[in-house]
Amino acid sequence: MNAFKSKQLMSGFVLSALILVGCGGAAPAPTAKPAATAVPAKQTVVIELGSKGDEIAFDKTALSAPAGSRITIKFKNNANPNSGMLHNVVVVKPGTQDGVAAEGIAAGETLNYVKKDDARVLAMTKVIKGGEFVEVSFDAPAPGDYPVICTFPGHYVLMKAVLTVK
Ligand SMILES: [Cu+2]
Repeated sequence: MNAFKSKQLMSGFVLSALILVGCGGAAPAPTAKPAATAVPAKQTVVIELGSKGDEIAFDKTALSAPAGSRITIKFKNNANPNSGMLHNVVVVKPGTQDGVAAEGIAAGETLNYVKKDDARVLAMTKVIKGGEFVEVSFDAPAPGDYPVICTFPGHYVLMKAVLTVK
């Protein structure tokens, strides 16, 4: 009788132990744990932009992106490769396009017509030839309207667009 009773107790203990193990197994998987420290991924916005054929103009004049996003501008120079038509894309702070373009000309071709470490410039690509492609990524600035220009000498007055962040 005593032996039987202790056997019963034992099996009860083993069963409890198994339940505990079972509960442990049901805990969240380790991969789900670091959620508290994970940085939420930024929304990426891809803006496709081109030159308007052989013209000194972008094929779009109004670009937009939401505040807080990561912007990628994919730029294609649609000019004929033999045209000698060179372009870049430069995103600048509001009202600074005249200065950035003028000083860009002074900076010259090796700097892609943008003054070195120009704080007015939010993003820029190198100068590319007709048929070439380039892209640049940057964090969307604060809401507002940002001039997008080509700083190749003589272009910025004609070759411009506005990036609206809202
Ligand atoms: Cu241009």
